[in-house]
Amino acid sequence: MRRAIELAQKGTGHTNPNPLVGAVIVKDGQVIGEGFHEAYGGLHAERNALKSCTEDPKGAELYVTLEPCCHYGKTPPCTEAVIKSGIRKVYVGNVDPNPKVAGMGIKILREHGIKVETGILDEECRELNDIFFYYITHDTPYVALKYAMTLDGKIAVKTGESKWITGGEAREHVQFLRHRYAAILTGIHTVIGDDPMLNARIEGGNNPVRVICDSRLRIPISSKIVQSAKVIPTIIAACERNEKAQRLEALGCRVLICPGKDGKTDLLELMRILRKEKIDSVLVEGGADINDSVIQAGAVNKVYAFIAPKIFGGRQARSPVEGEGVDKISDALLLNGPEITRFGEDLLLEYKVR
Ligand code: AOF
Ligand code: ZN
Repeated sequence: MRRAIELAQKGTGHTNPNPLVGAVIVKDGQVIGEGFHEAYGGLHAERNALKSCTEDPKGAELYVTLEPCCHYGKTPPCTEAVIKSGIRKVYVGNVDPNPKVAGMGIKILREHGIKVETGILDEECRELNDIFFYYITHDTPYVALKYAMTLDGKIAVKTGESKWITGGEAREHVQFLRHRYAAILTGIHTVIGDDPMLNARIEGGNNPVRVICDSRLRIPISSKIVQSAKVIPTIIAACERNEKAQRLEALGCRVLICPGKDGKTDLLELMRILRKEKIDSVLVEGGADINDSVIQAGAVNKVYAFIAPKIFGGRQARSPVEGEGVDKISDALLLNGPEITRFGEDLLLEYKVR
């Protein structure tokens, strides 16, 4: 199963909104086939593993990180392929939370005389698919907040300069996160201030859909985002249409109207729209205000906090989350973690929202 997990990870960033799945086929104590879900719409892990078998899988055992599917989707049910292959036993990591499967795959295998054991490395398999497990059971995507700050909790110096807080290795990892997540969300202030591209600059990287919260459509036509919108899908979320909407659309942007309170866009409504379009995950790379807004909307599932060994000081220097803040400690947003990784001189702390 550990090998199956390793294989599954190779699909990272390519399978959204489908899960990461790995499979290993063992006969007489020897691995005779391996496979993983390589890309969205492609063969499922089980079929790839069966296809790769170096000998007849009849009587073999299958290790698969997620319950085999039993529905006709983009591919026929994997249960059919497993039954036909003559595999005699299946070890499953997680039961599939997809309502179309949800235990039915296991039931069908058992009805065909195949032994099934579940919960093998359950936790580790689940870790792989935090995004999928959330997405398939909710009407909003899995949302992660990412920011880089100094040891004294600043995301810029008092003049606003923020390039760069962290070093090259940490920033490289951010490119990987952009590849992993289906969309990236930021606010108009970041676009005006930094003129970012918000793409995934790694080899073979998949660019996230760029989503800009821009209630009054202030985004500069000359910005890199607008100028590249014909190549990288770009959504501008605004409170109402104005004469600029058409110009943006002519340049390839999609203008979405989702008005909320206080002249801001309704983030939850925006998330619901994204979810309907099969966007399973959103990485928020914004400033203090947008970070606060997504927290206030109750939309955050995960936090990636990079910490650089620097101290800026300064009352005017901004911190990762501003807004009104809570009145009492007992009102704090609580997190589980951290998982700690070191990137050069910087630390990455990963937390899940409780
Ligand atoms: C995958 N890859 O290896 C496994 C999946 O859209 P479809 O037809 O490809 O079906 C996707 C569903 O199949 C997915 O939501 C999950 O419930 C199940 N298993 N999916 O993409 C795989 N084993
Ligand atoms: Zn399947």
